[in-house]
Amino acid sequence: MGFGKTTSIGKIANRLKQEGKSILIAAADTFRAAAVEQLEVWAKRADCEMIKKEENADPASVVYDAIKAAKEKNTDVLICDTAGRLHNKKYLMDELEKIQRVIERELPDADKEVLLVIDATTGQNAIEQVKAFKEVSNITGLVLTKLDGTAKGGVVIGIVNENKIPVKFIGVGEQIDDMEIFNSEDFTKAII
Ligand SMILES: Nc1nc2c(ncn2[C@@H]2O[C@H](COP(=O)(O)OP(=O)(O)OP(=O)(O)O)[C@@H](O)[C@H]2O)c(=O)[nH]1
Ligand SMILES: [Mg+2]
Repeated sequence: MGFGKTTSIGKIANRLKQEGKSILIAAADTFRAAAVEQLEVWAKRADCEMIKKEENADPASVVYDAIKAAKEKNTDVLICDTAGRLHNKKYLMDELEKIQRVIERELPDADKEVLLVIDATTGQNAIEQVKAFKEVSNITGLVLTKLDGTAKGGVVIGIVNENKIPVKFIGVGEQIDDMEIFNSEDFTKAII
């Protein structure tokens, strides 16, 4: 909840776009109307197209539509924003599983990344989150946000050691360029 998923998607989309890739963003957080609007603002900033449906639409169907569009347009990268808050945890996990099933079925041979976004200010709770999400997702990387604040993000080192999941990006602010590719040497120095 408010960990920085949508913001990170905007930043990652912008970075990939600047590398010359074509990007499509799927608004698969259909639970909150404001979520789609917020993502749309980021898509515009990053100059990327976005696929959306009506509020409360099935998120997996948004992803399905987005995959179809991405295939038609030969898009390089499709990025899916997912909900962070639902009625309860079981709904959230079921929804994520369903989205992943659609992706596996429709894009069996594509390179896929599942990024779990972790707020550096949540401390030890991050460990519980990784555990919960690992049960339903094959997480390929972590994004550690809000490292510009007071949190040193030391907790992430434990997570990485324990789970062998690499940190791919770090968020260091609210602006579109406030993201860095994680460099474990610099990070260890900063924490020390
Ligand atoms: N300081 C700082 N703020 C951040 C960073 N990343 C995100 N935020 C802020 O954190 C708040 C929540 O970010 P969102 O991107 O909406 O988080 P979310 O995970 O998509 O939230 P939900 O969709 O509600 O689950 C916003 O006010 C962002 O501006 C960061 O790296 N540093
Ligand atoms: Mg969001």
